[in-house]
Amino acid sequence: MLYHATTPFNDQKPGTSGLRKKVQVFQQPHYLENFVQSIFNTIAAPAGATLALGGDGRYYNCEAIQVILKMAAANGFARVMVGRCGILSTPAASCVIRKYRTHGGIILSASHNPGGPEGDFGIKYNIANGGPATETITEAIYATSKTISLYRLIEAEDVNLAKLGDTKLGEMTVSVFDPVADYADLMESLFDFAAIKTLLAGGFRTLFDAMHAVTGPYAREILINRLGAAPDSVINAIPLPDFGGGHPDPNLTYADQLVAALYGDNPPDFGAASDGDGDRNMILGKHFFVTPSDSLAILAANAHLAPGYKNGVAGIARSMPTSAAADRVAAALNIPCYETPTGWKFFGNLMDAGKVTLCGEESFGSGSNHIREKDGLWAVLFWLNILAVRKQSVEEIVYQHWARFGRNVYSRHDYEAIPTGAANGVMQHLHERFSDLTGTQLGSYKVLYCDDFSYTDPVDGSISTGQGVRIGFSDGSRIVFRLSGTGTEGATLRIYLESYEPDVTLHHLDAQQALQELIGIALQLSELRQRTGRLQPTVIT
Ligand code: VG1
Ligand code: CO
Repeated sequence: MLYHATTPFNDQKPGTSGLRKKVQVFQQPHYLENFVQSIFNTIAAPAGATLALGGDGRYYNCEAIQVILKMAAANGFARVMVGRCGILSTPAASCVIRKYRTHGGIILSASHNPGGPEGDFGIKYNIANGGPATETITEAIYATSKTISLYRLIEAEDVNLAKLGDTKLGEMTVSVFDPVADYADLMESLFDFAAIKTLLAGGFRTLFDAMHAVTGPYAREILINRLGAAPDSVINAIPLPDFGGGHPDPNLTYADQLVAALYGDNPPDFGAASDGDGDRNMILGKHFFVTPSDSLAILAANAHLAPGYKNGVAGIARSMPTSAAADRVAAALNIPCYETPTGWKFFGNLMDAGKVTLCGEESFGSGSNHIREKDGLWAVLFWLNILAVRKQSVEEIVYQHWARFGRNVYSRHDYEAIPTGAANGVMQHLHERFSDLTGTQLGSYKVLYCDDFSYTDPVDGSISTGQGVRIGFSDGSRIVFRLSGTGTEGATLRIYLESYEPDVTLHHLDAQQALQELIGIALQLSELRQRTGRLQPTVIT
């Protein structure tokens, strides 16, 4: 049977990065099919089109791939390129879409959200430039999902995803390919592998934590096979459907095994971790944590040290809540710095237009125009390349950066899974305060502006509103409040805190200590404790 009757679900609205729901929601009859058909109806791929397909290996990955393959065949795709065993990291998917000029790609992932039968599943569509579908497209997919009445799927045997090579599924070709090779080759073309090899051979010790998620096979091939890192320097390297019961989010809370090693006795010189789908990164030195906002700024300031960026950087873009550390580097390099809403989909147009080379988010994401996604291992290799050339420690590099540019002290406080009503109440309350806050003195801070961030894309003119409440102070400090668009339980409220410290004698201060007064102001202004009953954040990064 080719045509299957269905009725719409009303909750298939993609968030910051695709559609994310509990696995049980995706397992409802027709739920996955409805959303995939909505994608296919929206993109209207021409005859002969190729699709890239794969995921982060989480629970339900392979079942979903078999369904999507049969739907692609019924919808007239000529070919689907699927990663062996259904594995394809988000950055590798972006690489493959671009290299083989596919019409687009479907990536099965809920990124840093936990997996397993009780965990989350997700699906995102990437367009021909290799990047996440723009908001215009995701809104159209959502609109289609609300009126859908049939989907197409052929009856066929499941495809053997473990065997490399081409097979036929109806009229369509399924090409099972090695998900690592093209990506590893791309990395080798950007960074000085010889210099990194020499660094590692000289006793410099690294530790990479793949968190039982998708980057394990990539890290093994690149770090161990191609760069000669010690075999035990990549941990938790086998992708597991439930990520070993963990939360594949590379931060100081969830990457606890890596953090224990880097903050323990005789630590490695460099530590890093990536998330479920391989697009995030955390960078650590000996007893030292590099904030993602600082990491972006440091990569930009040192980009010329990596062969792929030897001619410099055309521009930088950062998401609004990300600290202004990158802005200071852009000013020094005399290049533009763009401020976009949260989510990688807003960077694609800027990169396609040649306006920016490097992009980053405070949420452990950085990347460049080599692909159109953020890229975890790319950031790790970029750091190793810089360390190999500068021959200093991670900590020395960061302190020297602060001495030159000043330090944008930064932290994010997340309040997860709070009742949606209470979270909306906090945001509503903040909106109501806009008119009387400007110009007021709060402790040692004077409010310069408060608004709800909206963005006009300089390339296609599209407008995105309601992207987060910003309260800016006269000394450049900032508090930002935003509701997450990736959670699957209640609402997650994020508070982003930033202050600028030019005084080099204060650069060693702990961020929570340095931001103490701002944290108090944020809690008082938002009435968060009274409205949610939460006295402490769930996660601090
Ligand atoms: C979060 C981050 C955002 C990131 C997004 C997807 O979104 O804050 O910066 O782009 O996750 O990352 P939100 O709406 O929950 O704040 V990933 O690694 O999930 O693809
Ligand atoms: Co991710």
